[in-house]
Amino acid sequence: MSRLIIVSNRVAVPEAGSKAVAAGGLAVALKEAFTAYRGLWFGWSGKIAEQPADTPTIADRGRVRYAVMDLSPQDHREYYSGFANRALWPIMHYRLGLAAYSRADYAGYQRVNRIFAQALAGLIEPGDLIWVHDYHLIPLASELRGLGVANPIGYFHHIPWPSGEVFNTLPASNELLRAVADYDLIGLQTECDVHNLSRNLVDELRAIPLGGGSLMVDGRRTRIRSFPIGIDVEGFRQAADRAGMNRTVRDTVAGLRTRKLLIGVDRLDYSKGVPERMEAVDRFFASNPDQRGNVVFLQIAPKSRTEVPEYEQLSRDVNEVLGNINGSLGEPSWTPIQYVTKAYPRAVLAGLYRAARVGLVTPMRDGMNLVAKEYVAAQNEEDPGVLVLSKFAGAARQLPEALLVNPYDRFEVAEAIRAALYMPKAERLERWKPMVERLAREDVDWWARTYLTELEAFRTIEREPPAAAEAAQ
Ligand code: GDG
Repeated sequence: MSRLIIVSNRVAVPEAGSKAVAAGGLAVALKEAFTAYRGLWFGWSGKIAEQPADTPTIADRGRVRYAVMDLSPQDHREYYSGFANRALWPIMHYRLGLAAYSRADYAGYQRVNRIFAQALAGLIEPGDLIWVHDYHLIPLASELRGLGVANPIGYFHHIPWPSGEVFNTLPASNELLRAVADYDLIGLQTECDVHNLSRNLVDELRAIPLGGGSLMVDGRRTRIRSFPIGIDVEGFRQAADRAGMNRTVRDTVAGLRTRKLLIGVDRLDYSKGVPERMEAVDRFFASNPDQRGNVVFLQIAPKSRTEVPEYEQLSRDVNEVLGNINGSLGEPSWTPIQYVTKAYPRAVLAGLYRAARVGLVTPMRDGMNLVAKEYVAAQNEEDPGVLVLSKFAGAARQLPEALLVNPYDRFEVAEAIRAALYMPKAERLERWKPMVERLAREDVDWWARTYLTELEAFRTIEREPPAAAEAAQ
């Protein structure tokens, strides 16, 4: 049986002896893939060490071997908080005004990718497939090729790929384009992302389109395709079925009495449009005064990247908007917006999704957005709720029956909330059914299988040894 090597920025090594994979994220997405392959999972341990070792710490858990590296404080500051999260993240999400580029951060980003490639190269065997995840690791394939690695190397980009007009504002843009083109297979979430990247490679690097998503870039062939990531639909439905037993879910539902629930669940990130959504809810209560006291909006928003200044600012902005709305609209017996920054177990989320008449998923820009899919999967098949979804989320392409909105227009979002609350059951069912059927067909196993089948095709390609490796021999 051949081996699949997954590389991702953050790797959560399960406790020794535990059979459970971590809830959510890539771990769930790759569960099935790891039954078809022996697995090696490589990346950052999540730990910061003054003097990190240059070889990985290895742990074997069932069929998967984990190999993790610590980062130095400088690496963490420059590679992770700096270039990845203050330059690439905002630019990939079309937020030029929030981007903070520095040459030192970019040098740190390249350095960590080089260190990771050197540590990983020693673990690679002929026949391994290598699948790298996300924007932290764009240069990894170039580094591995430079070390003589000839295995198929694929990349999946979980966030949007913007148009050249936006991407090329990044000072390192052309180097990154060259680096991403070193992957055999580049997976993106949507056709729009595929178009943006392919077009930019043609415009900036004179890439030659070969048809079928393949391009010749600087004499090497790469393939760019969309693979919209899915969720474990059946798992979410079952979790929602069982969630009535859960204390937090029961207490929340009892506390609502006859009130209707709107729900939002997001990492606290400016791409998710949390303050803008609260303002739309405020607008809804302003235009529908009869609904005051009858509707509650619950926003769950676990904090993330708190060391990055733009996230601290966002947290202050949300607190201010929330305080103003609750202070001016609320009553001793009714708080319009309930806001919690704690993370809840997946089972609780599933139960709360089911209890909510409306799922509000209104990111300003999002690669896919799994919450939109989870909300749909968790609904009661006899009485489903309504999804209000940003047209700038990748998920909108697969969920056109949702109420699609422009999150920058709070009046439009407020009107969609009203339409969702008043929607008759027959229409709710008519919209929900095709969505859940599509999500069940294009679920997370389908996503991993489709990607890996395509990456397998690169096994047969004969590669020239790289100049650097030749010279070293
Ligand atoms: C990136 C892209 C793309 C949230 N709060 C809790 C919790 N969550 C879970 C959700 C969902 C996940 O986190 C968030 O996924 P998203 O897709 O919404 O967003 P990102 O984290 O930004 O992910 C995104 C994704 O990669 C996959 O490719 O869809 O576009 O930005 O699963 O349920 N989970 C638990 N407690 C919480 O309080 N357990």
